[in-house]
Formats: sequence, structure tokens, C-alpha cells
Amino acid sequence: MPERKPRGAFIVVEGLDRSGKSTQVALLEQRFKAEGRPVRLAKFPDRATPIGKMIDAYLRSQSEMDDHAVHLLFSANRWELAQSIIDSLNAGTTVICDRYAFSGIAFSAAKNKPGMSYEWCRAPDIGLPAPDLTLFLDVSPEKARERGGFGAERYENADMQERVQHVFERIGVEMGDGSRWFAVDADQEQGAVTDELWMRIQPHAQGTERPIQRLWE
Ligand code: Z5A
Ligand code: MG
Repeated sequence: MPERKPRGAFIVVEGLDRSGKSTQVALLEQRFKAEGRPVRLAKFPDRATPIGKMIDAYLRSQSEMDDHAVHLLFSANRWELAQSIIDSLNAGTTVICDRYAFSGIAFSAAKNKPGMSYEWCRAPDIGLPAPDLTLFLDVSPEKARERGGFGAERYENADMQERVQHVFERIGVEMGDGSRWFAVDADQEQGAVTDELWMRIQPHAQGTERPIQRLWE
């Protein structure tokens, strides 16, 4: 029988605005490449797809949309890319993803809108490929401010970010025993954050034989 190759690991980086997600995801990609390991970056929202373009217009306040509708679009944006993530993982490529379903729950539930409970916000993402590891970049409001302050997009204000942080904390607790969800101190300088992330990622860097799990199933 031909020897089965391990699949790639699915690694998600989450966190608030200015926590350094995009910076760290790029640095991690470099580390994988330096070791000659296949790696692919993903990012949500993926603003390049037709659904992503609608989300982009909404975030830049160029369009208005019902809160439920935009929540479902964020989820649909993940579903439209889910199979290609699975294909990459099965081909032995590590996928590092900048935001995922956890941002989807956190930002929508933080709106505190009637009919948009935590459970309702989680429902459309049930069954998506589950990360093998989620690294939550925990940044203090002071450090986030130092990094250029908030941008001009929707949600980029202190009140909203504080409510989002609380939902992320709930998600972290519910993700369980700490083996799949780790908070990392993102107030540290960039290299120190990368070293800590890398330490968590290394056990997954050679891939895994474990079948791809599904979120919340
Ligand atoms: N959203 C949603 O509502 N529902 C969903 O399902 C999803 C998302 C997936 C856009 O996301 C919005 O969509 C977002 C959530 C919502 N709204 N908010 N807030 P996005 O991912 O496209 O947002 P972004 O603007 O690309 O990323 P970001 O979160 O604002 O930033 P970041 O990626 O975490 O940070 P960064 O770009 O890497 O770094 C920011 C600056 O800090 C930059 O100048 C760096 O050089 C600097 N930096 C980074 N790390 C450090 C350290 N360690 N020290 C000092 N300076 C640093
Ligand atoms: Mg970013």
C-alpha cells in the first residue's frame, strides 16, 4: 500500500484590531518557507470574491446592510473558500488563516442586536473545516492605540472593540482545554510574538494524520 502523506495543519490567527495578525501571518509564512515547508495564507474577509466585495463596501461604509444579512455574508465568504482550504490541507500544505469564524461570532454578537444571540451568530459556521490550532493575539487598548489608532472602517472604535474582546474571551473558554486555542501576549515586540506563535505552531508544522474536524460538530 502506498504510504499516506500527513495532511497540512489548519492554523488560525485571531485578535482585535491592530493586534498584529496580518504582520504575524506574513512572518510565519516566511518561517515555513525558510524551512522549505509548503504553506498557504488565507484571510477573512477575502475581499476579492463577489461576496467579499459586498463585505468590503459595507466595512468602508459605502453601503448599508441589515446586520443579519451581513453576518451571513461573512459566513458565506468562508463557505465559498472552505473546499479550497480542505484541498490545500489534503495536499500537505499548512494553511495559515488571518481571522476566521471566531471573528464572525465576536463582531456580530458584540452588536447586541435583538435576534442576534451568540448561538445565532455561531450557527452558519457550524460544519466549516475546524482549525487544528487557533492563536489569539491579545493586545491591550493602549498598545492598539500606539499602533496608529483605529482606522476609518466600521467597528474600528473603542466601545465596539471592548465588546468584541468579551465575546472572544467567551469563545476562548468554550474552545476548551487550551490545546486548540491559545492566547498570546500581542503587546510584546514583533519578534517576541512570532517566537511565541512559532513555539505553539511547531508541533503542527509537519502536518497531521488526524482527519479534518468540523467546527462545532
Ligand atoms: N469581521 C467581521 O465582522 N466578521 C467576520 O466574519 C470577519 C471579520 C472575518 C475587517 O477585518 C473587519 O471585518 C474587522 C472584523 C470584521 N473589523 N474590525 N476591527 P480585517 O482583518 O480586514 O482588518 P484589518 O484592518 O486588515 O486588520 P486589523 O485587524 O486592523 O489589523 P491586524 O492585522 O491585527 O494588525 P497589523 O496590520 O498586522 O498591524 C497593525 C499595525 O501595528 C501595523 O502598523 C504594524 O506594523 C504594527 N504592529 C504589528 N505588530 C506590532 C508589534 N508587536 N509591535 C508594534 N507594532 C506592531
Ligand atoms: Mg489585518
